[in-house]
Amino acid sequence: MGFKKDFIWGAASSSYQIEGAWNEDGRGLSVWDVFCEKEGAVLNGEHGKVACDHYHRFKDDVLVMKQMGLKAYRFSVSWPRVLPEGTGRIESRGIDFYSSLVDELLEAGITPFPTLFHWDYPYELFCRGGWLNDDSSEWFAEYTSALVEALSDRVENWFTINEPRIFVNLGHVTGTHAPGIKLSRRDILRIIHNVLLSHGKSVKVIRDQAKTPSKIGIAPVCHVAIPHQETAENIELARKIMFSCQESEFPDWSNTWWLDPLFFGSYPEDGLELAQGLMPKMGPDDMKIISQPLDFFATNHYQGYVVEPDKVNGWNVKQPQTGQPLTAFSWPVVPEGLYWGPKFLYERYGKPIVITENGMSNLDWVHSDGKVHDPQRIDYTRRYLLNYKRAASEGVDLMGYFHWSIMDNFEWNQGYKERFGMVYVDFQNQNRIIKDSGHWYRDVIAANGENL
Ligand code: GCO
Repeated sequence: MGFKKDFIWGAASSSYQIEGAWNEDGRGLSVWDVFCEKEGAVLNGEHGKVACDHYHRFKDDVLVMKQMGLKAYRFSVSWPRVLPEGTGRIESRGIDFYSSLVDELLEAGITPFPTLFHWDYPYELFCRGGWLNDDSSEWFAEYTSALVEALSDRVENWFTINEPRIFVNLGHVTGTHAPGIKLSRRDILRIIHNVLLSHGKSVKVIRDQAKTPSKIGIAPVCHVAIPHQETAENIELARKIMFSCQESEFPDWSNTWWLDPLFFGSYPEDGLELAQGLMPKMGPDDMKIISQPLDFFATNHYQGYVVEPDKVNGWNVKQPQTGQPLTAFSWPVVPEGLYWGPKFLYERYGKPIVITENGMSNLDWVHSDGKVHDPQRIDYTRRYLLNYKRAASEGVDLMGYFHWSIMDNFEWNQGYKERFGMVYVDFQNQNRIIKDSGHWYRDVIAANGENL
């Protein structure tokens, strides 16, 4: 069995990474605007002030998506564009932008899949304590409500939060992403709880207030453990590692710490042991709020890690082989992750899977024939999709796939160095060129993946 007939083929982006127009039409500051001002925070002192200038060019960009035959587009909404102070006053020009984008997409036959939060947190809320403030989930619910009011007559699919563990960890533990602070484990546990509550309250707002029936998910990234050999024993080992909390990566990197509350309504026991004495106060209904029913299991996936048994430690992460394939970002290419990840996650959480991001950065440039040839991206995507398809053939319910990214963009603290797009962006003049991979993807979409 291949991909279902109604399989969703899409591509993804996020607001701060592509929009630009950072101080236009009443937009408030985000923590990323401020982080980029800090010396040394971002490669070459780059920032998202202009980025892909998508705010002004969204109509042309939707046209490109149409040429590529996309069925769906995952974008994110900039919270401070809609609520410049994070709460309170709604900026109608910000709302209008997303409303027009939705109209343009629908007219092109492309289904909009907005993500409510993809890291560009309102600076004003950060100044009020950000995610550490126990009101933060109410702020997120208020923001959700403003968007649902504006878009839910036409939008049916929603993602609440993108990769929560990444912005919590890089933004608040290592300090390498905005807001660039380093907090204690106790603080992080409180932040995680507030982020989970924000998600839950947001889901409830969408269900209660949407004008059309909604499908809702969250878009986490998961650590995917891949068995080094396909034997029952090794598969069981990988499964066990993937769904347990290890001291070394707790709490921010533990899959179950983030996922079990959402789907089972409780933190995992092994994590609670590690968190002893450090947990925030919880309300009696918190877990009920956090575990609002979801319609699918969305997840971003780039790289899994191969695990093998070890006599001393029980298991080990297999060390990279010399000369192993790497992307331009030096991320290992491990296509099997798109089989094992969906398979293990489906077994445990029982929801249809949608890959909300997958892709690679490549050393792309415009070749002398005026085209952008990116055979590595084609091969990478093909290999990952074939593994994904294998999961489908074994009965895993797969709903869709969004490639990261529709276009080259601002790759956070790496500035513009890492090109992830299927569409090339010339950052000097904002010209777009569909790369070879974009043309290839159009054919894959047209054949529903039968030609892979
Ligand atoms: C993430 C984000 C994207 C990135 C992409 C490539 O996963 O970090 O969702 O914004 O650009 O993943 O790193």
